[in-house]
Amino acid sequence: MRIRLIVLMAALALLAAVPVARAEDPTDITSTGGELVESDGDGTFPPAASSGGLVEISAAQASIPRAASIVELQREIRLALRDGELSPQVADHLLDLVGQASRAMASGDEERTCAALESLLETLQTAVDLERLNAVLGDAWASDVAALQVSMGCIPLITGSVTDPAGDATDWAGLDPDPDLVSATVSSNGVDLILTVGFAPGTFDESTAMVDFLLDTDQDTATGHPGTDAGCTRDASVLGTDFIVKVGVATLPQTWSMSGCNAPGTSSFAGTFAVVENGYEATVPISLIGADDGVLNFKVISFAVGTNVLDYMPDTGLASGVTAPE
Ligand SMILES: [Ca+2]
Ligand SMILES: [Ca+2]
Ligand SMILES: [Ca+2]
Repeated sequence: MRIRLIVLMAALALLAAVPVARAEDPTDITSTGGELVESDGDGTFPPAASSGGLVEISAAQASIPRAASIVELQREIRLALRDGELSPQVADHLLDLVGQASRAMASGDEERTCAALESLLETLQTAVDLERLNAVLGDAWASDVAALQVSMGCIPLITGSVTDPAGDATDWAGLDPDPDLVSATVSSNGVDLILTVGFAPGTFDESTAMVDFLLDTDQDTATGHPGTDAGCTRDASVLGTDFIVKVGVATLPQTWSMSGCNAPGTSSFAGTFAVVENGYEATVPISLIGADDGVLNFKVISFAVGTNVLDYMPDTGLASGVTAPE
């Protein structure tokens, strides 16, 4: 939990530092046919956040306690009670639900385990008393329980992957190496969207490489931003990008809603970010992509601050990636 709090505080610091209102002004957008850009010329759209306050966490840290044992959750609830973050009534209720789940898991009764986890998750997501705590935790406990539901086989992971050849990234003058996309996966456990991207070995510089996950959540090319770049024509018949999740060192995961050609709506920095071998791993709450069912079409583009799009995955003209229950 300490890690999450640090990340959250960093995100809040970023929010305070970034002129979000300016970024959301649609008149500030121009189309170059390359990377979606801002007319004030910083070369990226939506604009990258300041790198100040960035917290990098390792892959190992990022996975704790995403698939946490129920015991860890129990411990966190007790700590929250001790620290006065939870009232005794709410803490008791949660500990009771956690105890039920724990006993069901120990008994090996799959049906009872899944029912207990479901009611625990529902309480974490809906109890009014937890609203304040969730605001602090970023619904991290709900994320943990959702991960448990997947690992216990209660719900399927909804997932899809895409690949792209190595060696096809645009050689951009003044940038070396050029981030060459080779793989990406988008998954949903019903609470979080989990995004991973991999670059060809030797082409990944975590200080410059950025990606946009272009998500067509309603799988309708007629809604959202048409296609995969600011020209609004490339792959417009393949992808209607309803949400963009930007991932890279210059930004924590930053999720934008898109209502049309170069027309951003709301944005949020919520989520987690980690540098892994030859790539990134990030999570964003499903609530930021319209509480989508997780079944979606997607493509991924790479770039650096100030460049056009350097690689498209899958290549232009190819079908988009699609997620489905595992
Ligand atoms: Ca590539
Ligand atoms: Ca769409
Ligand atoms: Ca969907």
